[in-house]
Amino acid sequence: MVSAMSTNAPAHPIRLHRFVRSGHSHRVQLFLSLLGIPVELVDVALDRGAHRSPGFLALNRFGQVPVIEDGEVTLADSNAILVYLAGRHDPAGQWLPRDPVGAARVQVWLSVAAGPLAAGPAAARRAVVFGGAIDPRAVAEADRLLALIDGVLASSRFLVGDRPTIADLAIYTYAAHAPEGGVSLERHEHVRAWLARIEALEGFVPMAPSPIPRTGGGDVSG
Ligand SMILES: N[C@@H](CCC(=O)N[C@@H](CS)C(=O)NCC(=O)O)C(=O)O
Repeated sequence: MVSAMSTNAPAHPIRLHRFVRSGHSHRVQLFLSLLGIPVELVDVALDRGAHRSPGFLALNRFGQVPVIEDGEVTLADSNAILVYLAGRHDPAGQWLPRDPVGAARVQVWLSVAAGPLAAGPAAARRAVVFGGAIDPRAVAEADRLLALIDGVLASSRFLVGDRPTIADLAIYTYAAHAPEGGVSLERHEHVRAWLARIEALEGFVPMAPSPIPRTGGGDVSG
């Protein structure tokens, strides 16, 4: 097991507004757990429109989870939150390298998470879990992206080098749960080995699985 702890955790818990089946929320919950930071989970009922209430919009005008409250700091957007937590609570700089090249290499994957990961595996899962039907276009996009990631991981233990960074956390959840959208991981052996490496990190917490549709799919990790 790789040790992930090298943190100056705050004395108070960080409040995380999340939806239990949101991969974007899980990405933040996972990092808080790996950093050993106490967390107070606040469930936002997206299915009942709670994210459009005035109270929630005061926290995030985009009306989306996740949002964190860390003392005086209120912050939305999962990738922005990962960057903040790494800068604030990981003094060793393991999770987000301080050198310009390392930081830029991590940023590439945050962009992938907000772009092709959202349009591929995340969209494919959303179509099934929240819409009840497979979206063949999102599945095809997911297949392409996972094949690319598999190629990267053929020669690297993590997405940026030999140590886990927030690049891995930004990609992990929707890759692990891609089968829930009808996207098979079977062809992507390096992706599956990488998922297992992340799941072996001290402090790892999974997102609750959703059922895997009958066509496509495969094993879900986490
Ligand atoms: N860019 C945002 C996207 C977050 C996002 O898409 N959240 C979804 C749940 S996974 C949400 O709150 N959806 C409600 C909506 O957009 O109305 C992030 O990275 O945090």
